[in-house]
Amino acid sequence: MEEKLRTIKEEAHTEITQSQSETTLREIEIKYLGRNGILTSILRNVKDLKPEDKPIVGKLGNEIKIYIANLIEEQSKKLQNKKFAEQEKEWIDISAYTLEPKITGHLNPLTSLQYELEDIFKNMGFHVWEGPYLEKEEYNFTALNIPQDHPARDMQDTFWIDKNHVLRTHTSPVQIRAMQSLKPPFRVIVPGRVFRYEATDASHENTFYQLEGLMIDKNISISHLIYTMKTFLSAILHKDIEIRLRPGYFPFVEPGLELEISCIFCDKKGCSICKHGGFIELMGCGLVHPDVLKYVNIDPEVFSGFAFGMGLERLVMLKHRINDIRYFLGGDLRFVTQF
Ligand code: FA5
Repeated sequence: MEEKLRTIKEEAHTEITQSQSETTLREIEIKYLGRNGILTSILRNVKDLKPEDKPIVGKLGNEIKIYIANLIEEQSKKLQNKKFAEQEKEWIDISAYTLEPKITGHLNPLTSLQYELEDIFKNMGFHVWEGPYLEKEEYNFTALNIPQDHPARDMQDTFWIDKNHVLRTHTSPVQIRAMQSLKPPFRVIVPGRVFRYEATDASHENTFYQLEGLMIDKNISISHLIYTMKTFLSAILHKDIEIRLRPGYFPFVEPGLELEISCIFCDKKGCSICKHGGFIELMGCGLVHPDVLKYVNIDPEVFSGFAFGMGLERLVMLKHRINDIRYFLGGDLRFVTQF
C-alpha cells in the first residue's frame, strides 16, 4: 500500500506540474482529493487495513493529501502569473494614436473674410478696434447725431435692454469710443457683431456682422474715401472694382452716401444678382458730421474724416454666391464644411 501511495504521489505530481489551465487543475483536484477521489477513498478505507498498516498508510496518505493540495495551489499561482505576464506583453497604450486624428474644425467664412480684411486695412495703416455688444444708448444714437425722439432712430429696429442700454444696432458707436480715446490723426476699423429686432429673410438677419471704418486727419475728402474703398474691395474680391456713390441718409455723416460696386458676376452687363442694374449696393459711408466731431471734442475746423460701415455677410455672399443669409446661423454642417 505504501508503494501504491508513492506512485499516486508521483503521478499526481506529474499531472499537476504539466497542467496548463485552471480547469485541468480543478479536474486533478477532484480526481485525487474529491469526495470519491483516489486518495480520499484510500484514507476512507484505512479502518479496514491490518492494525500494523493503519498508522503508516494514514500518516503517509495525509502527507500526500497535503502535498497534492499545496502543489495544486502553487501551480495555480504559476499559471496566473504566466497569464498576467502574457497580458502585459500585449498591453494596450490607450494614449497612443492608432489613426490619424480627423480634423473637421475650420474657420467660418465670415471669420476668414474678417481676418483678410483686417490684413488689408492694417497694410493701409488702420488699427483694429473692438467695442461692447451691450452698448450705451448715448453711443449707439445720441453721440451719432441721432437724438432721442428723432425719426432716424426708427431706421434701425432695436433690442432695448433698458432705458439707457441697447444691443448695438451697428458698429458705429465704436467710432465715438475711438474718437474719445485716440488723438487725431488716426485710422481704425471695427469688425463685430450687431443686432436688430428685424424679421429675417434671404438678405436680412437679426444678428449679423459689420465692419466699420474711420479715418480722422486734416483735409480728408470724399476722394480719400473712394480710393480706400476701391483699394480694399479690389483686394478682397480679387478684381478691379468700379465704385458708384448715391446719396444716403445717415445722420452721423455729411454728405451721407450709399456705396455700390460694379457687379462682379456680369461686369456691369446686368444679371439677376445685380437686378440688371450692373451695380450692387454694399455699404453706407460719408464724411464724419461736424456735430459728431464736436461731441467728442475734435475741432471740425482743423480735422475731418470719413467713415463707412458694411455688412460682412453681404460681402461673403457676393464672394461665394450664397443666396440666403440665414445659412450663416443655420447650423447646417453641409453649409459650413464647404469653405
Ligand atoms: C449702418 O448700420 C451704418 N452704421 C453704416 C454707416 C457707417 C454709414 C458709417 C455711414 C458711416 P445700415 O443700416 O445701412 O447702416 O447697415 C450697413 C450695412 O449692414 C448694410 O449695407 C448691409 O450690408 C448690412 N445690413 C444692414 N441690415 C442688415 C440685416 N438685417 N442683415 C444683414 N445685413 C444687414
